[in-house]
Amino acid sequence: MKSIDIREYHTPANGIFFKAKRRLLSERSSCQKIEIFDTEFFGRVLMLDGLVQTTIKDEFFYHEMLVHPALLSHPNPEEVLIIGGGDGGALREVLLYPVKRATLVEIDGRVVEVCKKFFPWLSLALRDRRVKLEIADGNQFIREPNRMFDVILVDSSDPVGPSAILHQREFYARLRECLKSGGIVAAQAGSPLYYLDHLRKKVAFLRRLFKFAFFYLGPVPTYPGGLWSYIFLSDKINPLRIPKKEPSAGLRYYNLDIHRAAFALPEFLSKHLL
Ligand code: AG3
Repeated sequence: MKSIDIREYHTPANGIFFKAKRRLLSERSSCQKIEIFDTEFFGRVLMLDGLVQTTIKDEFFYHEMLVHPALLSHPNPEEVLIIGGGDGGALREVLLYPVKRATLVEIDGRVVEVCKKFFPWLSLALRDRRVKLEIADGNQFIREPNRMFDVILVDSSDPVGPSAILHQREFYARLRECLKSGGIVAAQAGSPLYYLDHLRKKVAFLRRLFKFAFFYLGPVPTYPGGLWSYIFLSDKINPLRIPKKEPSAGLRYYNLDIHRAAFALPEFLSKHLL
């Protein structure tokens, strides 16, 4: 059988490629191009506008690191909001905690529908009775009155194109107003190698907005550069204080040693971000 070569360009001169056994879906939704492939090594892959979002083999690195540092640091996370993340991977991790409600706001209803079909092991989480799914623009959703959460997770795409707004100051300023006392925001913050300038600008405004604003790192083998960054924001909770609770059994990446280590920044980042 002939395999299909798929590529994501990280710059015009380099990127990542996969050999796919099958193309399962390729369509243009009202928001973006959605593609799903079965690849030889990474298994099923979801791409949006040509950017790898999730692969079965390495999604746990990303979803666990986006969710657990914040959820485990919060003493009692009852109301959780996820912006983006229509595949359900972050939601699955959130539901490991005794939350009262997890609201998922995804802009593209088609992403949710196709992931139900092609990524059931992620999107099964959507069936939990604690989940409220809203197909809406996250940036508008949070502008409405009385949006209050203990933890807000931003599972966006890159800081270019439709997701750009979810990386800007105004957005984070509003997220801060949507936090209950002691609340935490955790957001994916992109590739430190490719978006260093962007990270520098981000950290400058985030440190003015929040008492605690820390970058942390983890690997995601199929994302640009392989090394990924996240941001932890809170006015009350210091993530450098290691949580006293034990993480759920069965996680594949996150543990308390990883938590501690993830907030240590390499020289090329600490020099640029301070
Ligand atoms: N959200 C972050 C994807 C960023 C990937 N960027 C890229 N490949 N250039 C992932 C959504 C998974 N729930």
